[in-house]
Amino acid sequence: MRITTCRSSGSQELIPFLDLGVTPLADALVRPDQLDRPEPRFPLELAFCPESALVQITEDVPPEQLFVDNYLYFSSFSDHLLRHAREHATELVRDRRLGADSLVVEVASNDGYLLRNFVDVGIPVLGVDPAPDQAAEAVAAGVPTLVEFFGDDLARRIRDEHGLADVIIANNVFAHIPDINDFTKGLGTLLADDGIITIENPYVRDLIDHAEFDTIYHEHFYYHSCTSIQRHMRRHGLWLNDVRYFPDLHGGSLRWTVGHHDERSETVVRYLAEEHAAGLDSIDYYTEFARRVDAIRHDLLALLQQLRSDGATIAAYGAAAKGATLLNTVGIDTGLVSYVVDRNVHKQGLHMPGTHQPILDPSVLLEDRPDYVLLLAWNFKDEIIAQQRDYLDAGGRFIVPVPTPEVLS
Ligand code: JHZ
Repeated sequence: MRITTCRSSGSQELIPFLDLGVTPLADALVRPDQLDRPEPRFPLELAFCPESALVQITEDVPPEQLFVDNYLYFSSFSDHLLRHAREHATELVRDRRLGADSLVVEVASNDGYLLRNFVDVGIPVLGVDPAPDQAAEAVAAGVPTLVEFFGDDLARRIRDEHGLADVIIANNVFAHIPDINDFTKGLGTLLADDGIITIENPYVRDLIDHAEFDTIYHEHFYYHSCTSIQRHMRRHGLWLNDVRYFPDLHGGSLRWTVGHHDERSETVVRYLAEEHAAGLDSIDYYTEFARRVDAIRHDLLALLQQLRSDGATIAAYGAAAKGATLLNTVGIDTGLVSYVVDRNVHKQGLHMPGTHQPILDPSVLLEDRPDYVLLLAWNFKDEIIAQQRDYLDAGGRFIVPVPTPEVLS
């Protein structure tokens, strides 16, 4: 269903600025026995709301279809992400003086990759995640988890049963909720008066400036800035009090700290001023993005076609959701890239949505030695290159698709 009003402000002035056509769901990997069946496809279009300053997609796919039926994303397959989660937990324990009487709630707790760090030091936690397989792994690792979607109803139930939360963590989920107002209301309901909410999400400024168009898919309803977060929180009586930038996380992410009271740091004030000066709160910032995206799609396709016609073999690394967007919107079929490798064992044996490359174990790269590997999970470039030293030493080469298609030497 196409929306006509902003999901945050309710404004009817949504200005479309990028149309990526009609694509299958990026995490709906295909089983071998279903390759002949037509896959559901949905329009993928971005729009900007001047009132909320929020960039969002215009299509609403039901969340069950996105995060329960097809969801094979497990957070624990990146060492970088695990390290980042451990550091975050350690800092929270220290700075918030958390102990055996505290409560840490994580929304979208996935396989327990983050909350495990609190459990290890005896701090009570509660995870919330609607994806059943990920939640089962979390529970097996000692992280109590409610297998549900978060919203104000659930927040009340948690509050009544467990008390208010000292810390609520919402990492890589603030883009994923169609009813962002009910979700945010729930955060306010569950948060202790002196508690904090920390929210991490890719930064829309990096998306636009570094042309990370492949991070656009139906799971990502929103592409946030400090301005959009601040306006959204104010509508819910909450305050954006701090912000921190992680350039190496998912192509550039921000961590926002939110609370019940006005404790805005200098950094928040600076970010808001910089975003205004750069124009992120106006449609002009976004209008020429579509032209740059078209150029990348064209150049990448031309590069791959040239390499293939020169006789080179090409595989890809990372059955990531962003990989599905890239393959489908550029039009990279199995004739150009024959397979994808990924170390998530739950994805191996399946096929990429739409383009149908089989997903194999990364060890295949050393056996098969394709001439080139298209790095779909470019956000983990350093980690993957370090793991693939033997493939590179044997003469293999990586192609990075964004911000401009580049063969790494
Ligand atoms: P990855 C994810 O998007 C998930 P995706 C989610 N949609 C989100 O919001 C964004 O992040 C921010 C594999 N891999 O994380 C694991 C290896 O094989 O970039 C993954 O399948 N070897 C919630 O799906 C894929 O690559 C490795 O060494 O676009 C990476 O997917 C590493 C590090 C990863 O995300």
